[in-house]
Amino acid sequence: MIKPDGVQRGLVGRIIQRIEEKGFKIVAMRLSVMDKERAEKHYAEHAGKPFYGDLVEFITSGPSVQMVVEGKGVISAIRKMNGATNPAEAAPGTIRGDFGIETGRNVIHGSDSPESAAREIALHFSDSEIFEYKRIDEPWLY
Ligand code: RTP
Ligand code: MG
Repeated sequence: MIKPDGVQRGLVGRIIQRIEEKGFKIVAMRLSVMDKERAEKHYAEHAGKPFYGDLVEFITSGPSVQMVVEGKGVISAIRKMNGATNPAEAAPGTIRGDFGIETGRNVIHGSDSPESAAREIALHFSDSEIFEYKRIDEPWLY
């Protein structure tokens, strides 16, 4: 997910470009303002933590881009491409390292395990919004 700061700052194209250039396939995508209920479910693992209220408020504050991205090792690869949670500590070359400064404005979210990916995909997309297709470069990627 490209968070509201990434959208407001005009980083959507550059972030999607990184995902596509790597060879990953976008199989679902939407721009929407997440409502409070959905945001609370999305970040349910952090319920009760001191930053939870601010996090939900921020994530619902404007449009974000929700995506389903497919590819070999995609979950850990995207986490690496996103960089450390605190952009001040994220390595240059990562999305957070290149585009952010504050933990509360860290531009992008990535699912952290197959289980959370499955849960988050089901929360944000119906089956009919997720597409199967071949990228033209697939025989060269794999
Ligand atoms: P995300 O879930 O957004 O991809 O980020 P993450 O896995 O790298 O970090 P996580 O621990 O899941 O935290 C979720 C989001 O909550 C905000 N946060 N604030 N101490 C703090 O103030 C604090 N810790 C986390 C960040 O926006 C983080 O991305
Ligand atoms: Mg997380």
